[in-house]
Amino acid sequence: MTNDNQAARAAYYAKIETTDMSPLWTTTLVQPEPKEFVRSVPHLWDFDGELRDLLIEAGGLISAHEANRRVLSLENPGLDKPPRILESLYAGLQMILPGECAPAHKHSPSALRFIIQGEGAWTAVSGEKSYMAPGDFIITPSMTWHDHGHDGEEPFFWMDGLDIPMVAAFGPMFFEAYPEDRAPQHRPPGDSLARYGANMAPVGESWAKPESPIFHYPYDRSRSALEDLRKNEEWDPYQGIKLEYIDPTTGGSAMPTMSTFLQLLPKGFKTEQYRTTENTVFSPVEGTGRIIVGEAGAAKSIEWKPRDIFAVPCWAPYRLEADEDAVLFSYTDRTAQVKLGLWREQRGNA
Ligand code: 1HN
Repeated sequence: MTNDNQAARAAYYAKIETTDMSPLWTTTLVQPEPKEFVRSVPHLWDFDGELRDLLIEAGGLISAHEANRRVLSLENPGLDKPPRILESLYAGLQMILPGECAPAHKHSPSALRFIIQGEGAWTAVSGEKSYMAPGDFIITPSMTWHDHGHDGEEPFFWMDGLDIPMVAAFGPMFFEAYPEDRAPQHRPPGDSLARYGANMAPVGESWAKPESPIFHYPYDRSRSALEDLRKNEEWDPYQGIKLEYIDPTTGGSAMPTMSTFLQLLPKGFKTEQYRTTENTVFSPVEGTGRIIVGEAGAAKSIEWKPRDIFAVPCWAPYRLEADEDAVLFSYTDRTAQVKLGLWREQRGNA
């Protein structure tokens, strides 16, 4: 290359800097593997050791009503603001105190709740009220009115999982507050589970929404399904026994953008190495163990226990080990990736 050419190129780059364009050949927009592209890191948030106390402290400073939602957002140390737990997923920890009101609103991001601790709190979704218990999985679909209350005695905690980063990537972000604290209730408690939760469906009623007509999946049902399946001894070497929460009208994921699972790992179980393009957030309900996560040579071991929350980025190889019988809830962006033709997994090192 002549000096002339070099000078000409430099002049060209200086000129292009002043425009709304850039030369593709000086950038690497597309990378060979997620590991060179994904910024989030594997990370754990300790509920009993830190999160719980920080939420209780917030409870002395601001009411649920004033805060609208008293939530601590979980920020992945590898990502910049706005807060995200992984590239495509938001996670927060919410606390509501006895007698409080988290006022009614709706928004375009879809939300899930996974109940961490407490007794006596309820949520109302699309006009149906439901009391929540630890281990329950609850859906708040896009643009449905929802508010929360608490008739019990002690602080009540749950994890909020939202698809905010996916909505943000496309742009259609909408939020609306209901004019009153409480949205009207027009269906009796238990209505949606009675309609669609008994392996039956109401004759003459059709359901065409993109989310499951069931919005509350109680822990006792899911947990006993896992316990019954244990008898088959059909342990998947990569995930133990793992069930997905589904929309009974389609057999697909319960929510259109996020997939949700409950899995059982028996005492002493060690999974084989696995990776998936899914961004995954785990919350153990029972048992203790560890996750060994990261590329060979740079893998780290993270100990987990009930109520912790830990995040595994896209394509990070991992293994799970259970010291006791363990039950883990997880939510991921799998169904969105599948719909977009992006999802992959790798079992073992092949
Ligand atoms: C939200 O509306 C709730 O309704 C919880 O309880 C967490 C995090 C970000 C944005 C909206 C709720 C949220 C949220």
